[in-house]
Amino acid sequence: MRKQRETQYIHGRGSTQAFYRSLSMPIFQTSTFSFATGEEGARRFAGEEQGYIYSRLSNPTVQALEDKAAEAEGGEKGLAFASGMSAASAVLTSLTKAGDHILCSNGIYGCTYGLLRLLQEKYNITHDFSDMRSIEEIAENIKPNTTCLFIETPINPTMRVIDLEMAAALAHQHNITVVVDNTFSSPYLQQPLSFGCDIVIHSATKYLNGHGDVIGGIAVGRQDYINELAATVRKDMGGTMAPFDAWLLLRGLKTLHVRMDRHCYNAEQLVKQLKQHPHVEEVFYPTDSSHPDHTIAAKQMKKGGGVITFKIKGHKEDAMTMMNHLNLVKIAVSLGDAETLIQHPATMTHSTIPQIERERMGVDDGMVRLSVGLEAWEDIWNDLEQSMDRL
Ligand code: LCS
Repeated sequence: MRKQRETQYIHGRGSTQAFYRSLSMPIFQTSTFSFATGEEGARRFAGEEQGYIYSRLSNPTVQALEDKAAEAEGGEKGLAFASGMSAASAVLTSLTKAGDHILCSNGIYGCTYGLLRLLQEKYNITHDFSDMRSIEEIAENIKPNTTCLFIETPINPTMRVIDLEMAAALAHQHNITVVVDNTFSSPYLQQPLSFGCDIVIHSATKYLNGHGDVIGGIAVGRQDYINELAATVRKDMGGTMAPFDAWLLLRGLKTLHVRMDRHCYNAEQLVKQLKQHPHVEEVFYPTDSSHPDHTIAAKQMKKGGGVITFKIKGHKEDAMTMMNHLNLVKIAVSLGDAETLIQHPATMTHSTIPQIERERMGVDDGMVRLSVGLEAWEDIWNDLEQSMDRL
């Protein structure tokens, strides 16, 4: 019988006891693996025999994580990278060649925007952004040379939500591969492959790890695609995850469901408080009834997640003042950690996006993004409230 996802995170693929019945996966801190004979080495290089060769290509600890992440996403195979950006760049370069076109959600993480610019300027792989609110809105932006739909949902930091089932159905009519950056939801809250999307990527730095001590990335998809990605882009461009980071991620993943439930609960309580505060102009949280996409969020997400974006009344300076008076909540980029973190997207995570583009994506200067941690929500609220009282 297929295990429930909570059980999979703890016992699933990747939690092997093959090594002396060790409960935790050993860390294979080795760069290379010796061959019994020259012929054995030659067979492994020729792909005629399974086995490890060199840790840029594969490593047992990293592979255990790849198996576990693939299972968590309901995919056939996973591949781990040194960062979320190396996962995104590997997937996008594998799906495109010079002259191709990427259609992207209107809103993405700042460095993913930078990657799209780089691909355009250096390799003539062009892109457009679309709100993707309807089939028509996606269809009108698809070109004959579109090979990839790249979707972030919920979008960092605007929290807009895109209907994955709708996007995948339309893309497949045009033979277009759908890539979803599932960082904000984690597979516990949303499984894009189950809606027909083709490839999921993660900044594993965030919820998958959950403890603010790893930079990592994951891609999950069909076995033939991931095998090709491993044998080409990741092998030759590098960006492989280190064994110790994979081990930390294996440890973090075991508690994903417990952490996510608490992140979501805390976020739901804080949304209620923030909506009533006189210094808060608007709150953006996917499953809240005031959110324009809440019905899509309810359809494809188990809960709303641990990130809340809100607009402080006034100007950028007021958002800064509010952040500067926080004590418990730390001013830091990243998200998905035990500690509650706050940042100002316009001058931090999304600062490299030109202002005009940022505004088109809905990233306002008054917005702050709160990554709700695992503390008692009342303590987080008390800190936010006292800092807003200074305005
Ligand atoms: N995708 C999303 C949605 C992200 O939020 C990030 C990082 C990445 C990809 C890249 O992952 P990395 O290479 O950092 O592991 N987002 C960050 C953020 O919002 N604050 O700091 C980093």
